[in-house]
Formats: sequence, structure tokens, C-alpha cells
Amino acid sequence: MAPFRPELGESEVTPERLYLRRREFLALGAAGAVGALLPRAALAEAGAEPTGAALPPAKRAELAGGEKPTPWKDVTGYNNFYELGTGKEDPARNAGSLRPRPWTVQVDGEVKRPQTLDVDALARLFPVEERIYRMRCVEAWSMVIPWDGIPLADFVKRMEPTSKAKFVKFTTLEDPAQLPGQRRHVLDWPYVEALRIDEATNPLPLLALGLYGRVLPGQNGAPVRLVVPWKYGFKGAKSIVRITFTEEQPRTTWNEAAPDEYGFYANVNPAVDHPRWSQARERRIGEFFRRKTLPFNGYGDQVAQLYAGLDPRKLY
Ligand SMILES: Nc1nc2c(c(=O)[nH]1)N[C@H]1C(S)=C(S)[C@@H](COP(=O)(O)O)O[C@H]1N2
Ligand SMILES: [Mo]
Repeated sequence: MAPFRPELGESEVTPERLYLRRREFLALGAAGAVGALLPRAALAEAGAEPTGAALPPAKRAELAGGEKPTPWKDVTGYNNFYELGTGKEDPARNAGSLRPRPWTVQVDGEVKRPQTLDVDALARLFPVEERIYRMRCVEAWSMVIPWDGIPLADFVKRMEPTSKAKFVKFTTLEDPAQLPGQRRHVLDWPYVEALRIDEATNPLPLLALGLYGRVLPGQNGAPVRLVVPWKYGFKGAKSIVRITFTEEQPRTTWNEAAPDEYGFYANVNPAVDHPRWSQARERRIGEFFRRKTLPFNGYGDQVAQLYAGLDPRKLY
């Protein structure tokens, strides 16, 4: 297949061209060829330019107040993914062992349509959108990332949760051959995260399939991961193999590992200190001066009402 470069300007993307490009993406995915195929591969190798198969988004939305996205090199070179090592540069170095295609996601629990979906079917079922979100790690650094994915709300509705479904649980792959960090008991594997069903059907969260218009690199959670921009980064489970609808609040990995430090809700809250550091400020990767952290990471207009009546000290 000939290499191609995506033009991501919205005006250029007619439905027909989009369809053709998506087919091209799907074909690449099916062939497992998600490596660099681009003319600028040499530059890409140096880490400065996006690599990976194109994932052309149908719609784009700027949702980070016009802030400049963090460079590709940092978004894909400075990561938390303990299954690929606990150092920030380990995931990029070790991601080669992860095999993101073929890949299926099992959907089960309190849902009328339990099923096992191929990851590429997700991109056929729903239009892929690109949304630029601020992201905030509990460790007090942040990035601005153009994520490509499908709205979680659309996915949840299509699965038809039963009236008993109160939470949605996301489980990461458990396979020490692909995720060698799982050979050590750093956390209780597999990594599990969860949202309340009304959080999961808020319009903001994405099931992300890519970033910067390319399929997700392994270190960012290929082939599919959760993105919840008003919560601390640890809520965004990577390399998801299972989505389960439950009646009870699921046990989640970091909450279980250190309940005093990592709450179930994990809403970005500058007014409440983490037991070991202040959460009032953050360092945007690439900037020298720290900036003020915004309540709900700046997305309060869209989500604060979800927590009316809940003790704000429990919001993290
Ligand atoms: N499976 C899994 N998912 C994970 C993690 C992890 O260690 N394992 N780390 C979390 C944390 S703490 C953060 S800040 C984000 C980082 O996502 P990024 O590397 O794509 O920026 O992934 C989250 N998802
Ligand atoms: Mo994090």
C-alpha cells in the first residue's frame, strides 16, 4: 500500500474522502502494519514528528482554551504506563512488546448487548473525533493533547446498559509477555479503572484510538484507552480489553493501592492537597513557570453538576 499523508483541515475532509481514508486506516490496522510508513520517517525516528498509521478524524474540537498542543515528542516520550516500566521514558522504550492488532474488547455485565468487538469495528461504528484536551497528572504535570477517539457516551448508549448498571469498569490487558512490567507486582494487575454511569455518559470522555491524527502509540495505551479530561490522568486506563457494566462501585487499582492518595472520583481539585504535595499548581510540560491548576481541570462548566451534594474533599 502506498504511503499517504493526511491533511487534517476540516474543510478538506469530505465524507467520501474520509470514508476512503478510514478504509485505508482499517486496512492498515488489519494488516497489523501500524509502524511508520511515512516519507518523513527519518525525522520521525528522531522523535520530532508524528509517526504511525493515519487516523483521520471526522470532526475536530478545540477544548483547551486555544493552548498550543504539547509536542508529539513529549506526549509520546514522557508517559505513565507501569506495565511498560515505572520510569517516564520506559514506556516509549518498551512499547515494542505490545501487539495492538488484532485486538478485541469484551463488553459484559449489566448490559443488554454483551459482545466482543474487534477494535477496528469501533472506528466503523462511530465517527472518530479529534478533541484537544488539557490533561493533568496527579504528579502535578500537565499536557495539552489532541486525542482522536469516539465519544464514550455514544458507545455506552449503543451497548444498552440495564437499569442496574451504575458504573462502567475498564480493564487493561493482562499479559506479561506483552506488558513485561506485569512480571513485578508493582500494582495489582490487571490495571482497572471505573466511572459512574452518569460520568461515562457525559459528552467529554473519549475511548481514544489515536492522537495527533495517528493511531495510538503503545506507550499511550494502544489500541484503545480511556480519556477523561476533568480527572487526574490515572483514571485513563490504557490498552483496554474489557468494559464491564456493574451495579456496585468497582475496586480500582490506584484507589486500592493507596486509598489516602488516590480517590475513586479523582476530579482535579486545586483546593485539596495530595497528602504528599500541593495540587494548587502544575507544570505544563515544555513550560518553565508553573501555572495555576483549574478546578475540574477547567471543565467545571460541563461536569461540576455531576457532583452536586458530594463532599468536595472526596472529589479526588
Ligand atoms: N494500564 C495503565 N493505564 C494507565 C497507567 C498505567 O500505569 N497503566 N497510568 C495512568 C496515569 S498515572 C497517567 S498520568 C496516564 C498517562 O497517559 P499518557 O502517558 O498517555 O499521557 O495514563 C494512565 N493510565
Ligand atoms: Mo498520572
